[in-house]
Amino acid sequence: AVSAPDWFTAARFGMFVHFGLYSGAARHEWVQTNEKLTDADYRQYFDNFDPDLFDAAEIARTAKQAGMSYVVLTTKHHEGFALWNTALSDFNSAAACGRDLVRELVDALRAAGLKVGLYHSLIDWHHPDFTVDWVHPRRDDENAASLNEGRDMARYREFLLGQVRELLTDYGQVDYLFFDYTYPEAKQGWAGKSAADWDAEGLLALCRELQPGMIVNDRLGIPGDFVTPEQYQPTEPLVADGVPVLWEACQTTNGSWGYDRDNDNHKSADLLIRMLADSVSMGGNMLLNVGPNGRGALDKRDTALLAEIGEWMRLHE
Ligand code: FUL
Repeated sequence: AVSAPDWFTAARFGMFVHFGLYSGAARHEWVQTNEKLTDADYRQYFDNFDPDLFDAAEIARTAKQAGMSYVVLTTKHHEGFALWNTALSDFNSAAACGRDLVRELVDALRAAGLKVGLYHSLIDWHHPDFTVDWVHPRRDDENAASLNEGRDMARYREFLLGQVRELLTDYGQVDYLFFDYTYPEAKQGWAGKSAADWDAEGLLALCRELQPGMIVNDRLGIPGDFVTPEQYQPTEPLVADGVPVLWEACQTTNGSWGYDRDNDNHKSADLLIRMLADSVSMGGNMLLNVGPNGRGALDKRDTALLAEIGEWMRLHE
């Protein structure tokens, strides 16, 4: 493991940005599999992808004003859509709208003095070699079992490794990487997926080679540099073998990571501030999510919360 870089332990507070085709659907980032949408059903979100209000400088400014020190962008979520100009697939933002959103955000973060974090999904519901499992949108198709004939995870692994190589080669220094995620349990007659499906060791070795100072999370299915409790707050400092563990609670404002238009179940700023203070008091960070809408604009419900948190941060510096 890379030892905790000072910036990460000093930072304590970061912004998670979930953005993809699902933002246009506006009903949770898992919409494709929740509603078992076919590629043809889902295509409309690609054809209409036009994030004209995605303003990287504004995202960076908003994070900074909230007192955050780093930002983590979904380069690709489980739907498989890449937010950069990948050479390995046409299912990407440059093909859809002529923009490399990873480049835009990374440049804006550096200009604002924020650390650069990337999220990358191990799961890929679009890739033709990614096998159907209990999480996959096609799991209940009549011919579901035969869908795996010809799918070859070894080819998918090559693609996954290739995309990660692009991200860690073409965008300068990357400080943080959040892989997502490993689910070894079997369900509904389907196997899960484990470290071997991703070649977790190979991916981690690639990270160490290309970005030696970068920290990597724990969701490859093998130990990483920090652990990522999701949507719950640890109630005591996390330790492994008696040694404190570096951790980061990732939290949503309303339960959904992707833009969820009709979900008004937002936490109060007061609660979020307590969660942040709780995390810090127990040696952890908090990564608070925003889900820009289909046009790429930050949601007012999120920015209002961030403004209140920022005010509290300034009063308690
Ligand atoms: C989870 C994902 O499945 C969610 O969609 C989200 O990205 C969260 C941070 O990690 O495991």
